[in-house]
Amino acid sequence: MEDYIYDTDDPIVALATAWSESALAVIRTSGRGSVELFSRVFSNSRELKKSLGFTLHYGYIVDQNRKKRIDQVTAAVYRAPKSYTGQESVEIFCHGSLPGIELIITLLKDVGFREAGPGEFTMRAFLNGKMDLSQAEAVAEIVQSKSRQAHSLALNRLSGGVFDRIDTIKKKLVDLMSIIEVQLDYPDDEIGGDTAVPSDSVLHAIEELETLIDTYRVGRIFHEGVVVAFAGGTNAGKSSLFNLFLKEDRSIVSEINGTTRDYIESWISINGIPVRLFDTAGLRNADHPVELEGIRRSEEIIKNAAVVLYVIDGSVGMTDEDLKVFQEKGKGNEYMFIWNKIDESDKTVPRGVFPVSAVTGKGFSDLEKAISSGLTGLEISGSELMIDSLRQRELLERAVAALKGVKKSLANKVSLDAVALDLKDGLDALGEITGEVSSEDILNNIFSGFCVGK
Ligand SMILES: Nc1nc2c(ncn2[C@@H]2O[C@H](COP(=O)(O)OP(=O)(O)O)[C@@H](O)[C@H]2O)c(=O)[nH]1
Ligand SMILES: [Mg+2]
Repeated sequence: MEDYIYDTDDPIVALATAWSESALAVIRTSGRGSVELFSRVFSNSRELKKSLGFTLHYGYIVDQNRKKRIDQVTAAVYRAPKSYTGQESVEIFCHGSLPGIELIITLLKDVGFREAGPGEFTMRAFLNGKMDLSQAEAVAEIVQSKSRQAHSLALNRLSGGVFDRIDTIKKKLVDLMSIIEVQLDYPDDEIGGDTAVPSDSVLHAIEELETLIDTYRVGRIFHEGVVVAFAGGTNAGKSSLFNLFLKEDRSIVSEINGTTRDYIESWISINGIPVRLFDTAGLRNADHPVELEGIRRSEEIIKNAAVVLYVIDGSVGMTDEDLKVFQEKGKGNEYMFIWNKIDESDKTVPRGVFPVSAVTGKGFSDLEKAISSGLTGLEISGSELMIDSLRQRELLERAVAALKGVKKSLANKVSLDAVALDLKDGLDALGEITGEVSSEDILNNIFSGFCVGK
């Protein structure tokens, strides 16, 4: 394995925590001679160099040239292969001061560490057999997860869920391959009739892989969030409801028509499902060019939303415009109609419309529940296995296509050579998911999407 964008063993350093002021920060190092190199900037160097793996050391980071203490830290020593990367490694817990962090990293670079590229630590972990490729991808998915549910789904993948599932399928296909190879090796034997090439395992594998492919759509939703947008006339209470979902006053609420001129976006979580919630400008006949532009943008958002929360001002009742939208969209699943201001309304709420009050909060939790079950039945348990990577989905699709070829050839009694070729392609595709079959391009591509320090 050569030709990676990075050297895979030289000493590297990166800040593993966020670049912002905090109580503590973690600076991570890994690679050849990490402990010795780090000892050159550490007050307690003699003890550190002798230390075993999994030990913690207290001391100061010192600038030897200027004979100056930089920070008070603890340093964790890992000895190969027992570390995240499988290499010798030191993690430094320092104070979370930006100038302090900068100084420490500069010092570490001065003694020979190179600044790590995105995902370099995890790439090393993969190359050293600490995890398979689907687990490496799960590391990035965990870091980026935006809701508890998304986090727990990614954790499933990290603990090897994808690997185990694929591996079980692969083993059966490998068995089949050996049966076929035996028959290919003894071409004189009678093949044809009911030769023992069991196609059950192929059918079963296709089924299992297709199930996994189907989880991608839902997996994606957990990753990217579902777009949910408010719509409705001005003053209906869209911004008030938006704030209620956020539990903060983000959007300006006012009795003046046309207050929200553009749209506002925020991440929320509804029953574990990450949602990108949009408050939009009320759709009304405006003449101010800024407001017109805001309305145009809002219409765009609403058009692309997975779920539209159409708010009706219950104190006024349905306007002609409301009625028009209700007749057009009331039957579908995409729009949910909300009858707001029930605290000020004595009108009968039409069927299929949710009565709420943004002011008193009445009806809100029912609304929330309805939205979450409306999000395409996504109330799945966090223990299910779902894939979240386009790369994995495409490989699964390639495997299924190849296995369908196998199935067809077996049914039509086409030569076993053709069967073997397709089967091999299927196995290769599955191997690429877990990284047993991989190229530098694939790896570079995957890991460049990571954050530095991971
Ligand atoms: N009584 C009552 N007033 C509300 C309710 N929701 C919003 N309002 C008021 O209606 C006005 C318009 O609200 P706003 O959220 O700005 O509406 P938007 O134009 O649709 O964003 C404000 O004066 C709010 O205080 C409600 O549930 N009950
Ligand atoms: Mg508004």
